[in-house]
Parts: sequence; C-alpha cells; structure tokens
Amino acid sequence: SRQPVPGDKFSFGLWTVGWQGRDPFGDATRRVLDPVESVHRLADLGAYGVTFHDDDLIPFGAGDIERETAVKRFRQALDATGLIVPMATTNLFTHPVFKDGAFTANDRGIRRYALRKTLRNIDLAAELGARTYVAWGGREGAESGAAKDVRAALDRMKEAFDLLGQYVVEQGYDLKFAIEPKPNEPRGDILLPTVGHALAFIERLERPALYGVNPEVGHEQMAGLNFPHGIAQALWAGKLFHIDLNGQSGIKYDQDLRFGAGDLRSAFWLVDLLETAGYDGPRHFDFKPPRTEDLDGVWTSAAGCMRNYLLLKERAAAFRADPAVQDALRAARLDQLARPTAEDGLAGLLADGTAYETFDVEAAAARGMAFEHLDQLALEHLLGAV
Ligand code: 3MF
Ligand code: MG
Ligand code: MG
Ligand code: MG
Repeated sequence: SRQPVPGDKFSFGLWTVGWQGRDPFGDATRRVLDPVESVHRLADLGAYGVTFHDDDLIPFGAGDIERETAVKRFRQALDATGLIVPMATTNLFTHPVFKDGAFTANDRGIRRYALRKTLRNIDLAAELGARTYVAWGGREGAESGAAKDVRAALDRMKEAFDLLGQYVVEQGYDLKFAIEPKPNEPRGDILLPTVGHALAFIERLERPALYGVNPEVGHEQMAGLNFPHGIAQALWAGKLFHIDLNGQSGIKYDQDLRFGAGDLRSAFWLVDLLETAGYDGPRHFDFKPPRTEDLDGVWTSAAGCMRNYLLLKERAAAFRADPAVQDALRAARLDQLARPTAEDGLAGLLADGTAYETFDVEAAAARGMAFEHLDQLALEHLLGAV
C-alpha cells in the first residue's frame, strides 16, 4: 500500500520537520514547532517513531523543572499517539563550546563536558525506550593541519566511545550505538568521514558488538560515493544499526532533500537492497524541508519522504518479480557470483587444468556481460513503463 502505516517503521527527527530554515546566509523562515505538535502530525501521517537530540526536546541550559515539564509533555504526546522513540542522539555541535569538537576537542574540559552531556541524554533515551543511540561527530574535525593531531584525536574518540559503552553495560540498558559518518560540513574535514572509516574504527573499540553505523544518503554522496554499496558493506558486516534517509544531488553541501529527490536511481537501488537484505530497523528520515516552504509545505515534504519510499518499494518488488529480469540476472551471471570460487579448495584449484592450462581466456574475454539490458529493465520499472 502507498499509505504509510506503523508497520513500515518510518521515523523522523524532531529537528527535521522542526527545522526553521536558518542557513549560513539567511534567518529562519518558519516559526518554532512544538515537539508535541510534531508528534501528533507525524502520527497522523503514518509514522511509527520520532527521534531527537537532547536539545530538540529540552532547551540547552534548561533547569530541572523546565526539563521535567518538557519530557512529561512529550511522553503524553507519545502515549496519546502510540508513537515510539526508536533512537535518540546528542547535540554536540550547536553551542559555541563545541566549536572545536566534543569527544575530540583539544580542550580536555570540553571533552569531559561533552561526555557528561551525552551520558545524561543516554539515561533519557533508555527511559523512553530507545534501542539505538546515534553519534554524529559533526564538529570532530579541523580546517587546518597542525590544529588537530588526528592520531591523538582518534585515541580520544575511542576513549569516549569505550566509556559510553561501559556506562550502557553497567546500567544494564538495552541500547546500542550507531556512528554517523560525514565527510565535511560544518568542519572543513570531519573525522570518520565515511561508512568505511567508521566500520574500521569500530573494530578498535573495547566492545565492538555494541557499535554499528547510521549512514546518511547525502553524507556518502557528498563524498561522491555509491550509497547502496556502502549500505551493502555495512549489512555484510552486520553493522547497519540505523539509517538516515534523504536526498542529495551530487558532490556539494549537505542538501537534506526529502527522500526520493536528488539521485532517484540510487534511491531505487537503496530501497531494493533494504527490502531484500532483511534490514528490519527504522526507516528514519533526516531531511530538511527547504526554507521556501511554510508549515503546510513541511508536512507535504514529510509525507513525500514516506510515499516515495513506498513507491520505490513497489517498483523494486516489481523489478525483482519480473521473469524477464530473472532471465537477465542469469544472463549477467549473478548466480555465478553467488557461488564460491573454489569449493574444491586450494588443492582442487591447483589440480584443475580447466582453471588455467586449458582455460579459454579469449573466449571468456569475448563474452558480453549483458548489463545494459539488465539496467534498462530496471529503468523501465523505475519509470513505470512495465
Ligand atoms: C547532520 C546530521 C545530523 C545527525 C544527527 C544525529 C543534525 O548532517 O545528519 O543531523 O543525523 O545529529 O542523528
Ligand atoms: Mg545530515
Ligand atoms: Mg544530510
Ligand atoms: Mg543525519
């Protein structure tokens, strides 16, 4: 169905629909949205979850009473709508104190403060039932060479994540971490810039099983990378804990377009992958309704994210079910790729004369791969021609 329902597991960050349109060149174009209003609107549209940075829910610097009131009102909205909180995260980038980063700021006091701010929100995340805690290190980086000793900064990053992991284990929380890579913006260069960097980093932590990734469509595309390929590797590693869906048109600033806008073909392959690879986590939208929009436009944009996902899911399923596609996949030898190269083992491979001595290299080189036919069939399905 094209009507989003909770079973589709669509979720939105409070900061997405709540974005007021402030950018480096212009002021806000929209009023503040009350989180309670967002929860109700998102539930009406068919979402199942809402996510937040600590500061989205509780204004930075709020006192205890303001904090309790904000959490109580939010909880009441969740109870009234049935929306859940699958994920929460920390804002370690807005306040000027984080101008040189948080877990890797050169200033040790700021690093300790950042950890305490995060631990405090982890308590709230656990209290609200979140199962994933996202960490985007937006200001962990540099604009110049000597300003950051990257090896020392990675030591501090590891120290921070190990401490957070220790805390979650000691508290007995059912919570895992998802690291969100981004190559640049707001820093000139950000540490852990891509999915691959984050996956390698995770293996150096004390409890690797506790950490996965939260890749964002636009972030990988800002680096010119193939997003479905990055997602496939994360799935292969068992590390796709969460995902930020949105749209991006090529290598430029982080556009955060609604899902389906930007690189539509990449979005098609992404949905095809998520829906066939057994990913059962949230389909989380991290987009920014353009600042040209009023609030009606915001909700249209949010609804569009979910509708585009469902339309692509339909198109991808039709592609996979098409007998002509199944023939084309065989012609492209995908069945062979799925088969081990040497089930006969190294000894068998070495003893097999047909593998080398009598292998007809020229004939193998001459065989076409028939990929164009296969890809044209995909395009026909995507364009609704079949
Ligand atoms: C920035 C982002 C972030 C993260 C968020 C954690 C503000 O480009 O993508 O959104 O997604 O901080 O989830
Ligand atoms: Mg982003
Ligand atoms: Mg983005
Ligand atoms: Mg994101």
